[in-house]
Formats: sequence, C-alpha cells, structure tokens
Amino acid sequence: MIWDLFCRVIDNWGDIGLCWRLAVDLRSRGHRVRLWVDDPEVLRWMAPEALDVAPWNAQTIWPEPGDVVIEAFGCAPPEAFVAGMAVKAAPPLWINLEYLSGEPAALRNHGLRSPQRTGLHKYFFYPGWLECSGGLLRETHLESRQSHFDAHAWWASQKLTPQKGEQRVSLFCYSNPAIPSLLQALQQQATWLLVAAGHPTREVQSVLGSVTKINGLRVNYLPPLQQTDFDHLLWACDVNLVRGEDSFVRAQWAQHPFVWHIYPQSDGAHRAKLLAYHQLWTDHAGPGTHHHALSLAWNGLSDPQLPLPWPQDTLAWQQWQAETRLWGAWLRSQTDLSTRLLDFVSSHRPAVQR
Ligand code: TRH
Repeated sequence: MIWDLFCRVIDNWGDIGLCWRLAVDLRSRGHRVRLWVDDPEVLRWMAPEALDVAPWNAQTIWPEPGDVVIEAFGCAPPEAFVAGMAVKAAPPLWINLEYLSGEPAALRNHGLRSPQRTGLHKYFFYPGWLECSGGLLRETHLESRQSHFDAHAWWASQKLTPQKGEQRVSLFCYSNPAIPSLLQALQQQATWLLVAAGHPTREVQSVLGSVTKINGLRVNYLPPLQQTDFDHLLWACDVNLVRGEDSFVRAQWAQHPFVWHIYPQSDGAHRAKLLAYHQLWTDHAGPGTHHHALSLAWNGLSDPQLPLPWPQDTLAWQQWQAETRLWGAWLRSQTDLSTRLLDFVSSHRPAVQR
C-alpha cells in the first residue's frame, strides 16, 4: 500500500523521531511510505539516510493521495491534500495517530471514527500497553538486532571508555528541578553518567559546571546520536532515564531499569497519565516499589524536599531488574503497533470506500 504520513514538528525531537521510526518500519514490511515533514532539519543528524523525506510547505505540489493517510498527533494534513482524498473513487483510510496513553479515555477512544466536513471520516488510533489499544512501535527485526549487539564494540565505536564496576546511566530529560538531587545520589556509588545532547547537557552543566568527576560519579556529554545509536546507548547502559514518548518506548525494549520523564503539561494532565502507566506496571510486572517512588520524585510529584530515592543496594536493583524483564516480556508477547495498524487498515478500508 501507499501511505502518506504527515508530521508537523511542534517542539523537541519526538514528533519526527516517532514518525521516522514508523516510516522505516512500514517500509521494511513492504509498503511505500511518503513521509511529509514541515521541518526535516533534525533528521539530518538523527537519520542521515533519510533522503526520501517529502517536504511539506507552501510550494508542495500534492500528488494523488495513497491508500492510507496518517496524521501524527493531530497535525492536520493540508486542505489541498484532503480535497484530493475526498475526490478519490476509493478514499484513503484516514488515521490520526495519537499520543501514547494508558488512561481509560484513550482506550475508549481508540479506533473511534470522527466525521469530517469533506464527507470523509477520520479514525483515532491510540498507542498503548494493552491488547485493546494501538500497541507500541517495535520493528520486526528488533530482537535479532539486540541479540547481535556487542556493547564493548559499540562503546569503542563512540570513542567512549566504560570502567569496570560502574553503574552506567543514560540521561535524556526535560528541564528538571530534581537534577541536583540525582547528581547527589549518583555520587554515592561508582556511576558513569552519559548525558544526552541538548536540554540534559545544559541542565547538568548548570549544576556541575566544567567538573566531569565528583566522588563516585563520572560524566560524559554526548553529541546528538543517530537514532539507531540512541537505541544502542539504551541497550549498553544499566539504567535509562528517558522522556517524551519514543525514547520511553525504546527504553522498554532495552530490558534495563528505566525512568520516564513524562512531557509536563501546564494543566497537570500528565499526572493522571503517569499514574495510569504505574498502575499497568503494578498489574503486569510487580509492585514497582523502587520504580514508582523514583518515577514520582523525578516527575516532581512527590515531596521535593526529600532526596531522590535512587536505590543504593544491590537487592533493590535486582528486584527492579526482574520487574523490568517481566514488563518487557509481557509487552513482547503482544503484537506491535505497525501490525495493529495494518490489521486496522485491512478491517476498515472497505468500509470507507465509495
Ligand atoms: O523529544 P521528545 O521530548 O519528544 C516529545 C514527545 O514526543 C512528546 O510526546 C511530544 O509531545 C513532544 O515531543 C512534542 O522525546 P521522545 O519522544 O523520546 O523523542 C526523542 C527522539 O529523539 C527519539 O526518537 C530518540 C531521538 N534521539 C536521537 O535520535 N538521538 C539522540 O541523541 C537523542 C537524545 C534522542
């Protein structure tokens, strides 16, 4: 099938990061994907191989729409393109790929159809953790990539040198008042902190200045990594602090303890979203004693006066690691997002044909 995937870059790297991953995955399954992006700048370093990205701007001459149209995060395809969809004898299936959420409202809305002015219909597709949701992006060859991964060779390829006995922690977050507390906690044990480019680097440097070694803590600032190398970073570390949506999903495939810095919303709506995810963890992986406490504190949802509850003993890490494995195994036992999208398309396309 021909897919038109629309991506508007609002802020950060997640809009394009997720769309690029989806495009690559659908192509690997034999589909033709036109990825329309209004600002492809980030892809230059994130995916230098992304030569065939289609520019979405005022000069774009829109071709006849394909079989499926996906707008990422409600980004609204241009009117001229939608008009082309409406006049097709068999209009494409139009899907709004929404944000990841475990909240009941997202599950209720998943798959619902919304009539449009043009006489077309748009369907809502919600990624999620449960079978009744849209699932999580997981490429078909992920397991084989992971089983062939050689962390030592990868560190060397990045000109980074791990040291024996250090806990390796990656950091990718938004602006976060808990960073000083994190750095304090990490100094208590031998830790190698790998700080992602952008926000995280600025935040950590604003606390540590030019210092890169303090008590047990050693710090490396990373350049922006290609997306495949960002995955490798998560596989090579023992603990991953991730954010947003795409890096959060990738941490779940990395099989190491991880903490999610959820995208903070001004109305505080992220709290319910975070708690819904905690509940799913408790239901499917275990009590989450260490994970939940750290996650709440990291997201500013517990007493900021208290030190960050970073586990300091081996038993705690073992428990958390065991739960992380269960969580990952449960998710891997389900079908992935692209498979569910394809099923959705094959069961809904005939219904919208005229
Ligand atoms: O960049 P983000 O904060 O994106 C967010 C979320 O998508 C959020 O839901 C949305 O509302 C907001 O943007 C607009 O975090 P996320 O989703 O983890 O995306 C980061 C992407 O960047 C991911 O694809 C991984 C990639 N990445 C690299 O390729 N190289 C790197 O070095 C790093 C740090 C990230």
